[in-house]
Amino acid sequence: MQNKKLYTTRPSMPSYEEYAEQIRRIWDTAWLTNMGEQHNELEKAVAEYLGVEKMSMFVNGHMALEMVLQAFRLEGEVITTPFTFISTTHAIVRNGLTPVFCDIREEDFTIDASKIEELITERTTAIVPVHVYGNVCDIEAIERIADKYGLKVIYDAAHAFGVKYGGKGVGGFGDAAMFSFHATKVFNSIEGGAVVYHDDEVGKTLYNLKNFGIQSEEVIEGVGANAKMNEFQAAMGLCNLRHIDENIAKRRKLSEYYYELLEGCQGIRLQKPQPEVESNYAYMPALFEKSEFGVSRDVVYEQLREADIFARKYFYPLTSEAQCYRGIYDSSNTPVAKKISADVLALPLFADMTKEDIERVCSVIRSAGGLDAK
Ligand code: T4K
Repeated sequence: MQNKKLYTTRPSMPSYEEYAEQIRRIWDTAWLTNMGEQHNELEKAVAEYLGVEKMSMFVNGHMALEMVLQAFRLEGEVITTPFTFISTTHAIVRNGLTPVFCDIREEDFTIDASKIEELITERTTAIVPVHVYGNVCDIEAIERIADKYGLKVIYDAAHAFGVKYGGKGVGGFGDAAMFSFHATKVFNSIEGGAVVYHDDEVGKTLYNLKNFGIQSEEVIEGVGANAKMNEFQAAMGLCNLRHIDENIAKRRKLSEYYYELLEGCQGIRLQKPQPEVESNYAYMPALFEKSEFGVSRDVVYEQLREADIFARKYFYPLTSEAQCYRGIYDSSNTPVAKKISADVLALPLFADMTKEDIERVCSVIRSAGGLDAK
């Protein structure tokens, strides 16, 4: 019998009927895009869900990040981490800024704030930390440094939809935060993204950037591009938002089952829950330490593939090692990130997975490391 293919993630989707009902209004109004009624409804509903006041939605997370960096009119160097999706680094570079890579913390893979100050120069204007896998950065330490040196803090919160720190939505921290609503995320609008901001001037600039600078029919206030979310995306978002808590609860249960089956296995390290953090269970990263586990991450990856399980090496290579940046940045300056990137595998995790799926994944992993024989 053929195995069911298991991917690292699967989009959460409403029923076909629920989406069909939601998009019926688009036929009634013949309004497909350009800040339509579903767009506006979703923007309001998501801001409320995230517990933030000011939010601007975009066609995708990457454009949201590029445009918020642009909105702050940054120059020079930006301190960030290489342990992230390539989008973070590209957004910095495409704004004409120089990324300066800071190492990450072993325990949660976020930027190591104790190493930021030594990277600050006269050219530094901002910090772009990443709440990677939905893990919350050391927000207080980052804020202290930013205040001391007069730097902007723009969080890449692509993975952190619904995550709370100290009871507060993570979007509320820093000068701005970007969320991704991509199909592969905890919350999706097919593609989509948003920027949470605090300063109305930034909000106005973001609007101009995503809508050609158009303020009204005859007033073109700024030089902008097109990065608007359309009504079909917004309709998917409105449907998915109805089920978000239920989906996060399912992810939580599934994550706990992974812990039950893998925690304490020799050579496998799972991330620890963070204090004061309400997680969204976005990813299930596991580290495979070859000297203890017996085989490398790459061997586990291959054996899973042979069993039709498509785990992903998020995030390998480091963005600083991507082919397009090779020879420009030196990844030996971020040894922790380099090591984690070599050992990590994002195991399948999505709301509609079953416990049997997890048992299948863990059984291949155990057999790869010869755990049952040990
Ligand atoms: N910052 C960070 C830290 C990010 O992680 C991301 C995106 C961004 C910024 C930018 O946000 P967006 O502009 O994307 O909104 C995927 C996602 O496309 C990307 O959104 C995400 N991060 C990244 C971590 O993962 P790929 O290139 O790995 O995607 P792909 O096509 O290989 O899909 C991964 C798996 O998901 C597949 O094996 C199967 C499953 N899948 C995928 C799609 C698209 C489905 O089951 N259905 C689908 O429709 O980047």
